[in-house]
Parts: sequence; C-alpha cells; structure tokens
Amino acid sequence: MTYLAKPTLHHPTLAKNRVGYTRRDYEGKMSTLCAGCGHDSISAAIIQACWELDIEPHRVAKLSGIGCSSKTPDYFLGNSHGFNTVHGRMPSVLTGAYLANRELIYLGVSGDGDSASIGLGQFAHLMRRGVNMTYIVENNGVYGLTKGQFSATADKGSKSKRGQVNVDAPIDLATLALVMGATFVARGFSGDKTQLIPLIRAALAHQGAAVIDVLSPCVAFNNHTGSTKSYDYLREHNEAVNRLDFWPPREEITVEYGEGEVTDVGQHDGSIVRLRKLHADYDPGDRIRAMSYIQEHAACGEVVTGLLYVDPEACDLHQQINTVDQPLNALGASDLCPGSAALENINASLR
Ligand SMILES: Cc1ncc(C[n+]2csc(CCOP(=O)(O)OP(=O)(O)O)c2C)c(N)n1
Ligand code: SF4
Ligand SMILES: [Mg+2]
Repeated sequence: MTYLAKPTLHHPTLAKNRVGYTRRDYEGKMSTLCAGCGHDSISAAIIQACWELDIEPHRVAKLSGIGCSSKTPDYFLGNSHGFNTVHGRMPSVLTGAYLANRELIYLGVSGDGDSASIGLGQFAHLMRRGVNMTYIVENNGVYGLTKGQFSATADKGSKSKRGQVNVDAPIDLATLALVMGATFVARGFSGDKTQLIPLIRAALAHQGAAVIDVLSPCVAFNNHTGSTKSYDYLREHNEAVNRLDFWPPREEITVEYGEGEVTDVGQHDGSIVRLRKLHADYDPGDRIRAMSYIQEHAACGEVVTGLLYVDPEACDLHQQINTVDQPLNALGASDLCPGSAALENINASLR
C-alpha cells in the first residue's frame, strides 16, 4: 500500500556521509511494485548514488509521468521535492521548474511507454534544449501498469507473454537522445548495479541533458522466453563498452590503473569520469559513431551498455538563453515587472 511509510528510527551506528545523512535518509516509502521488478533495483541505485555524492535531499527535485516506473519516486528520496505529472508530460514540467529555479538538482524518472509512446515529442524537445537534468528511463518494453501491452521500445519479432509477435520497429531511446543533442547518454541494466551506480553519479554531476536508458525487466508481463527485455535475455546479450568510475571535484582519486587502460574525462564542475575500455574501438566522445555502433550491435541482437557519449563542454539551457542567476521566487516585484519604460526600451531595440 502506497501510504505505508518506513520506520524512521535509525540504528545509531549507521554510517553517515559528509553532509551528515545515513543511506536510509535517502529512502522513500515502501515499494508496492511486484517482487523482483527491475524498477526497485534502479530506486536502490539512485539512493546509493545520492548518498555517495553527499547530495542534501532537499536540493533534489524528482519528477515523473505515469506508470509503474513513474511511481518509483515515492520509493526513494522521501525528503526531496517531488512532482508526479500527467502521462508523458514530465519533460515540460521539469523544463518549467528548471527555468524557474536552477539551484535544485533535477531528476526525471520515466518509463518506455511514458517517454517513447505518449511522451515521445516531449522527450525529444527536452534533449535538444539542453535542460540540466538526469533523465532515467526504466525501460521494460511494455506498459507494465496497464497489464503488459507492447511499448514503442519493444523489439520487432519479440513475443508477448501470450505469444503475440510484435510487428513494429523499436524506438531506441539512447539513439534518439544522441540524435536530439543530449550531452550525456548512457545505457544500463537494473541487474548490474556495479555499472549503474557510477553512471547515475556521473549523470547527476553532468551540467546538461543527461539520459540513462536503463533496461529494467517487468517480471509480471515481460520476463518470458521470446522477450528481449527479460533478465535472461539481457544477461546473455549485454555488451558493456566500458566500465566507469566517478569522482566528485573534492575527492582524491585513489584507484590506480595501468597506462592505456583508462581515459579520464573531466566535467565542467571539476569532477572526473574515469573510463576503463572494454571494447578497444569504442570512443564515447564521438556522437555519430556512437549512433552507428548502437545500431550495428542491435542488428545482431546485442544490447550495448555503458557510457555511450559524453560532451564535457556541454552548455545548458540557462547559459543559452542568458537568464538571471536567482530563482524567480527570489526576485522582487520590480525585477519581475520593471515597468513601461523598460518595455519601451526592449521594443525600441527590436525595431
Ligand atoms: C493520458 C493517458 N493515457 C493512458 C493512460 C494509461 N496508462 C497508464 S500507465 C501507461 C503506460 C505505462 O508504461 P511505462 O511508461 O512503460 O511504465 P511501466 O508501467 O512499464 O513502468 C498507460 C498507457 C494514462 N494514465 N493517461
Ligand atoms: S507490473 Fe511489471 S513494471 Fe509494474 S511493478 Fe510489476 S513487474 Fe514492475
Ligand atoms: Mg514500461
């Protein structure tokens, strides 16, 4: 039941992060999802990533659409701001919130139905505008909440639980994010938290549009033979192109690797993404090659995961449209409405 809160009492010896919170302070209510649902593993990875990054929970705004995936923000970061929007409309609400207040850390959580079916237009425009946020798609290839219809990410030829064959071509959200201009694009698997947690940490630190398409099996409707989004299929066909380590600006890099095995990518805020290559020919700095790489491997039934593309020089929406630094609710009436003389000046400058 969604109203079930977890007990707030913490064991006094629980480890605290630098800002004084235990991992449990990043949890939410009890999950009501099916036992074994991939989405719950993603919630756990978000909790771990935010705790490790020493993010103060009240600095996060989590937004979602409609679906089992979009319900999950209730199950993590219970002390953060939250907004559960209409189906497929999270991107525009997130954009508005970000324009009004850039001081929060924006986390969008959505499903493949929410983002690739009803919300496809919203998804595309969010990417091309460079909104500074982390967008996690919990991708199971079906509409889990409405009992397992194929979504637009279901592979052509894959089978439903009742044996129906999907005849439509799939939409690959990582490729679409690349085409539309996202500056951090990754793919993960809910069954591989070792890969997923650093991806979430790096995405949260990225100053631009960051997307992680996380394959997240639906155990109730899409975990059978013939499905290409089941645990078994994803374990067998997962091709990780790299492994990631991530250090925030203030942390000293302590892990050593042999020369030639790793590439360090510095992000705007001084944080470092360290990539260990697993595929010698993969370059996450090459947007065009990333698209063809994903598609070439998809054609052989392989699911490419890891950090697929990053632009460390990303420029975000506020920079592009040159807005004021302060949140709009901190501006006075005279700033928000500077009067007819100011309007006259603007009009004159446009004549
Ligand atoms: C405007 C509108 N149309 C349809 C629905 C019904 N509906 C609810 S959730 C959903 C699909 C959810 O699929 P997805 O985003 O993949 O989430 P999942 O449940 O698989 O995690 C649909 C079609 C709705 N709530 N609102
Ligand atoms: S129906 Fe599928 S997506 Fe929804 S909670 Fe159950 S396993 Fe997860
Ligand atoms: Mg889904």
